[in-house]
Amino acid sequence: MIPVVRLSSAIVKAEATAAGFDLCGIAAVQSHPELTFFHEWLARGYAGEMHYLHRTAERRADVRAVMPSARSVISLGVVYNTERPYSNQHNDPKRAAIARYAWGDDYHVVIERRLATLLARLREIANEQFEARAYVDTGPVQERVYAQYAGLGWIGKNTCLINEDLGSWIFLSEILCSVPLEADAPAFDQCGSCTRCLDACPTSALVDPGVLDATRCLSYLTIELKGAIPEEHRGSIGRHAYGCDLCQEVCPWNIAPGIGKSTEKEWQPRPGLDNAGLLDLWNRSDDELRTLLKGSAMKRAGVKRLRRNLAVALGNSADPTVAAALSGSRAETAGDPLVAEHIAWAVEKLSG
Ligand code: B12
Ligand code: SF4
Ligand code: SF4
Repeated sequence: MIPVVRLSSAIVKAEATAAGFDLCGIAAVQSHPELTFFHEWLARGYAGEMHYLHRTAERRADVRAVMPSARSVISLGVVYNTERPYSNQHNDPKRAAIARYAWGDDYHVVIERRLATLLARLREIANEQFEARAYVDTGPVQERVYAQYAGLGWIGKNTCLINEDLGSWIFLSEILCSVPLEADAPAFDQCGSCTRCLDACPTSALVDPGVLDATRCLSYLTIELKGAIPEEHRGSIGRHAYGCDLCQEVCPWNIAPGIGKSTEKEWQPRPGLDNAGLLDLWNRSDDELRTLLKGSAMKRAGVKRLRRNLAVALGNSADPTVAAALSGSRAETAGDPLVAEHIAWAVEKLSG
């Protein structure tokens, strides 16, 4: 008779390491009180145009609405930090600031592959039947809440999940699983009296400790927002061309000498995105930009929105010589009414 091998937390954790995850913990499926805050957050209008968050709100309130048999959430973390300097360590207004999560390969693709490997391996080892669903980022799951309960780290005042050894440059993903695995102890808050992230945010998007008004966040404004960037925030965008890392760069847990760094080639910046000149990016054709973004998380915003952001950043560069390149661009996206309006704003700012 073949002995029954049951899935255990120890097996899951060992296999997660083998599949390329830096962190793995287990959270029980429960009505965690933090999950209820999401509805209030939506009601305050903080989600802006991210309509998918409203559409999936009911499912996000409890993973059992996604998978009724779910009993455990296997929460996983992958460090994406590299040796590259932080954006606040070099302040050349002519260079594009690109969020470090986005400059390498698309994490959805890379981590989805690791999740599939892990799940296949767990099914191979455990000869009991179980139901499971794996998600990275795009699933209707409040990833940080489960990660905190799984002991991966605490949710900081900048709203990011921080691991006490590795810092917060961590991608989260999870496997909902029907097996009631032994849960880990939740991580506890170690922000203390620090407020560095709140003080560093250029748009005061962190309206309270741990509460982000996404409509003010540079990450939302440069990636998620499809229309015009509100004029009141254009100056604060500075040289940010895609996303923002400021509230993590100032965090003491990300400055600590032992902070997690990855040498995996997936997370290293692509050559054209490594400390790239704003004008160099601007002068590329739409096709060249498309090729540059292919396979990276940056393709989410597409070439048109990237050009919109570049126009704003060049407008903030205080270099009047770039005005000619801005208004003289023959790229198709530069002629789009949305981008054209941002070019006009930038040219006016540079002339004044
Ligand atoms: C929408 C979204 C955004 C939005 C909104 C971000 C936000 N802070 O809410 C925007 C576009 C602005 C954004 C930006 C970024 N994002 Co984002 N984003 C998401 C997404 C898809 C959903 C997050 C969400 O639901 N937000 C709404 C808030 C209310 O929910 P929550 O974040 O889960 O917060 C819960 C708890 O914090 C708790 N809570 C928090 N504060 C308080 C306070 C009180 C009083 C109470 C009661 C409860 C409570 O309640 C909430 C749940 O109800 C997640 C993936 C996922 N499915 O979870 C990635 C995710 C959060 N993003 C991620 C990343 C990497 C980023 C950026 C760093 C990218 C960049 N460099 O530009 C920035 C960081 C900006 C920041 N300071 O958060 C990572 C974060 C990893 C980590 N270590 O934390 C995630 C987890 C994606 C992933 N799979 O790795 N993101
Ligand atoms: S990502 Fe940038 S804009 Fe958004 S909350 Fe952090 S510092 Fe503010
Ligand atoms: S900067 Fe300070 S307050 Fe903000 S998340 Fe880090 S430790 Fe917490």
